[in-house]
Amino acid sequence: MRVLLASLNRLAEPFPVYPLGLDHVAGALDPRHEVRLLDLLEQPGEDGLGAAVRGFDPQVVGLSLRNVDNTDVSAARSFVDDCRRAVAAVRAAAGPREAGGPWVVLGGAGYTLFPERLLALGAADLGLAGEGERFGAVLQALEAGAGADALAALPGVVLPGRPFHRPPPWAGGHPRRLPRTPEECGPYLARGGMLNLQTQRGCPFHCAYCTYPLIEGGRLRAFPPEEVGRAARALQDAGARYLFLADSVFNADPAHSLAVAEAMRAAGLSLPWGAFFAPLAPPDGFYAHLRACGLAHVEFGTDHLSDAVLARYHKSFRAADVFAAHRAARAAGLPVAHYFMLGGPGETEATLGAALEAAEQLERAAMFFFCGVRIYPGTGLWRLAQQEGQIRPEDELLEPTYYRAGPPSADIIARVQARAAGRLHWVVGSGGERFQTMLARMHRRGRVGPQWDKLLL
Ligand code: B12
Repeated sequence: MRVLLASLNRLAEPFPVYPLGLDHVAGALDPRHEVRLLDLLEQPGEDGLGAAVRGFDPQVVGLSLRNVDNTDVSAARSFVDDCRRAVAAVRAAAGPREAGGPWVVLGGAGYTLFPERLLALGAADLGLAGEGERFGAVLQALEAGAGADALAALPGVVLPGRPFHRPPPWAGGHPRRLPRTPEECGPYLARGGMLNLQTQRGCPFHCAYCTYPLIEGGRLRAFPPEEVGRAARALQDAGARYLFLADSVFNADPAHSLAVAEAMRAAGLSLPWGAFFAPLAPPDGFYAHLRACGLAHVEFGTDHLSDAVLARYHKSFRAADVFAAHRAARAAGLPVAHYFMLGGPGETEATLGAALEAAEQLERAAMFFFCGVRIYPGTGLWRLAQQEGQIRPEDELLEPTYYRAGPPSADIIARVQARAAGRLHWVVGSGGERFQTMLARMHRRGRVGPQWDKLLL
């Protein structure tokens, strides 16, 4: 079949993120399909999508929706309309399916969080929630002229008006189409030089607010380290100057982290790289070893520094672990950032004050404060918010809805800003215009990677 895969993500903050998900979807498809990729990052309207549909005449168009919004209460943006407009552009270019137009299929992390609602809003033909490695089975069914019952029986498939069941984690491999030339990843190389890869799927933690297990499944599935090493090397050869390891939590299994770091070094990777880490007390020498293999930035998902709040968030660590992890990474000479999520269950004036005070003790770290916790369907926080009467089971939540506890978000932001007192490395949300302007300037000057370590100077 002729298959057009388009990435709808145009958000370039904190920096443009290479559409890794579509590489995995494309990589999993049988080579007998003719597949074309389209990245709308730098295309403001839908003309490019319409032109691609007219030029290629696809039988199936897969639209990837990574972000539904920016989850930043201090500067909220929604991307739901992009999805509706993209479906409309495909229809305008090729007509509805009943009149011979292509099947329009929605997928991606953002889509997976609201599968039925986004399908209805976008008026697409079907959705595939969860891991897109299952897209091959969908194409096979469409090719065979399968009816709605047969399609609906495929794991992850969402059809209008049919009940949806979350699919189990994908049990097969994770082949990826890799970009081969700098032209294929131009805007990403020009703006920070960053490409990305995964080293494992699944998130084994049970954080109350988190969507990761809904998107990737809750069981950790390691990719073979040599495969990761080869992929990292191929990205370097394609022109990358920095790699982001896009695992949910890179150190969920420290033995795997060390094995992939070694494998990347053995494959000849000489680029710096970074990842998300849980602030768990690490094995001896862990960060020094990773640094020797190229680790250049540690981003800790710290969330809070009150043990009472960490317990309510169902975190698997406490403040003492955060400090141990911080010291270990700093002792290895690594730049460290901590991401906070304030205003969730258990937050009070007292826990907020205590967390901000304790944050002062995390010496020489960039601090990103997200001041409000977004409620996503299917999470523990969603159930809690229902029990507490904050939301109703039928609420759609597509418009960002934040859990209410303790001080309102605006007050939390004001408290953080007052405490930051002009310190550049205490950042509210994704940093607003000031941080983005600084980052864009650095990237224009040819600096690579996330750059938050420069705030520490
Ligand atoms: C790593 C990561 C980051 C890194 C990315 C670094 C990099 N250079 O890659 C950083 C820190 C920069 C980041 C930033 C942001 N992120 Co982020 N990020 C993630 C994370 C943990 C992994 C994403 C990833 O690459 N996964 C690996 C790839 C292979 O998976 P995938 O893209 O989901 O694709 C698979 C499926 O979705 C599906 N699929 C994808 N496309 C398609 C298309 C079709 C047709 C089909 C059938 C299937 C399909 O198949 C793929 C293979 O299985 C996810 C959470 C998660 N575990 O998914 C959040 C996540 C994607 N991020 C999210 C958000 C909100 C953001 C930010 C807006 C946050 C902020 N305020 O700064 C920014 C936006 C950045 C941007 N420019 O777009 C949300 C998106 C949902 C939402 N609320 O809108 C997520 C889901 C986390 C959450 N809060 O729930 N992020």
